[in-house]
Amino acid sequence: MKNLQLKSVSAVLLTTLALAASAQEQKGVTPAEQNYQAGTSPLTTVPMVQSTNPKAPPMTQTEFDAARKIYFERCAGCHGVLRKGATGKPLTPDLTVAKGTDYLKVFIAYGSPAGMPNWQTSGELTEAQVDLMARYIQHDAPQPPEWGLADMKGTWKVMVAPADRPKKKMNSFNISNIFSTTLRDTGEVALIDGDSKQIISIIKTGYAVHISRVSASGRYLFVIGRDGRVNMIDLWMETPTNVAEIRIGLEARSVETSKFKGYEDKLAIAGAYWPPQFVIMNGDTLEPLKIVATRGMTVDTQEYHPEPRVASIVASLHKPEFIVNVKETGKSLMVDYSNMKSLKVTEVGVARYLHDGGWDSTKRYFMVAANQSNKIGVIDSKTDTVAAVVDVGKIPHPGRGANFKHPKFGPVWATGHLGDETVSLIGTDPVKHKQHAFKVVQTLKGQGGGSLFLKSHPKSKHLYVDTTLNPDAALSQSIAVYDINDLDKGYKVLPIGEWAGLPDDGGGKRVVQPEYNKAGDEVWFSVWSAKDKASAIVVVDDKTLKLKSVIKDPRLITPTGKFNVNNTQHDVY
Ligand code: DHE
Repeated sequence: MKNLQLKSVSAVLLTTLALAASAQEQKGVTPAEQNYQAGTSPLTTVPMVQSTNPKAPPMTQTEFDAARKIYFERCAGCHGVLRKGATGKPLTPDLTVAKGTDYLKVFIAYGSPAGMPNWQTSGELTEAQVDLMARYIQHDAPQPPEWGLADMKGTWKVMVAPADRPKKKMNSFNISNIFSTTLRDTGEVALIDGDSKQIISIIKTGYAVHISRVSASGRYLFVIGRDGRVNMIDLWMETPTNVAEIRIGLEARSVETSKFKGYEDKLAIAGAYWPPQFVIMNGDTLEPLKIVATRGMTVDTQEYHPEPRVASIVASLHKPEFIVNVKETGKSLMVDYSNMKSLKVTEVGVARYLHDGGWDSTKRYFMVAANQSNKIGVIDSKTDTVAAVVDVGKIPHPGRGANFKHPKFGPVWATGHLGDETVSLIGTDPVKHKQHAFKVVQTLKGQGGGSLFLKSHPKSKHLYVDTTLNPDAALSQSIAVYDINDLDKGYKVLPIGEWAGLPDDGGGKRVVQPEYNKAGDEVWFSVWSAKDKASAIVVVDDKTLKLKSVIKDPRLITPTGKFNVNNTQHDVY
């Protein structure tokens, strides 16, 4: 009987979904894009408070635990830890119980054009697992624990105290041209000498390590893992290594350090996905000083959101402030750290859901992607206001974006998109090019959707755009490069994946994140293969657009982001 019911619900839904799926293809949403945000959460193994809903279909403890594991591996990235909705729909029992198990099963199995992956038909979940998940989401969401000062202090280690650190640089490396390279799946960073292209050292960091940032002086490197572990590396040591470490939350993505005059290297800040909070730390020991929750009201409907995750964080150069961009509330918090006892936070409303972003060329305006709103918010760090909210293409994903001087429109900042093939160029000079300021002045046609990062450099005449998540291997393994003095000419394709000369082993070889060297005459690309397959870094000569070198090493496992010390320290992009 149950099966029959499911089949009839399925028939109706399947027709709807098939129609919707073709609309979806037209809109260019690919499974890769859908899965991008649905990565494994480190909360999978964290013990949680659990309650059951008597109106929901029963589950044994073993079933509940298995479903919870799947939820945090596959679903929490989009639907949120508490299932209150993030980039995916809310899945709380008040909504799901009324829909019923059969309806939910079909949705999970076949997906939806709004971005829900087709978990069963893609082979990622079995029919039994889909049934488990349909029942699980009708129960109350189990809540992971909070993570306060005592928890942080319990994980805080100073391996080398400031007094015991070198008084001057003890190595002969040109540290401003080192690339801190994320080795995503081994939880390490590789420090690569930008001059010799040799690996200096491999340093253990957090789980599924995410980004690196550099202190104002250029001496310290801060690395954050998805498990909220922050590592502080001293680049002055004979062999640069970890000098302090802390876990600031149970899941996190962002770290930054104070850069305003007089506060250089004084403070560090890290933002968590769970619990929804950020913490300001001592800049040379990582001692946690102040924790601030981001729970609160959304910018538009002004409803309470219980888990607004901290996305990008950047240090202002105009004031002693950090700009903390909060995803689910769609607000940027201007956090004045000049008086840590009376912390002042100015809340600037932008749009949901804030993600990544970077400075304009003057470093006054922070350009932040509100990715599901298809907008770029322009935050004025001098006045702590929103200068503009600009409509761009579908799901903007700039990384830190790219700045260059457009021959016709003056200084522009560029973003690529996950959801379409365009690159939007936004005018950023409200003084000499007022009529173009904070407007899309030109839209370039790129290779395809699935773009994650793009980059230029003040000394370069090129703009490089990746298409890492495009389902077509020819696109995900190559780069489009534009001549910024002749954008109408279109782009040239660089076959980076092919240049890597890796074996054809089915590893994926996705080309990701262009990053310039300090001089701005080389561009580095990661050729990101599976964990058990060979990866590489390909270096291109920026003048000739020819292959310059390929860095291969068995220790280069799943390289993704690369952070050139000078360019990260001075926000050159
Ligand atoms: Fe990232 C930056 C979050 C998946 C590589 N990533 C960021 C930032 C955030 C973020 C909030 C901005 C930090 C800042 O500036 O302070 N990333 C997320 C996710 O939530 C998401 C979508 C899913 C997840 O499970 O983590 C995600 N990111 C990825 C990847 O799959 C990438 C491609 C490979 C990897 O290493 O995990 C990836 N993200 C990066 C990189 C940056 C980044 C390289 C920094 C770009 C820069 O130039 O600064």
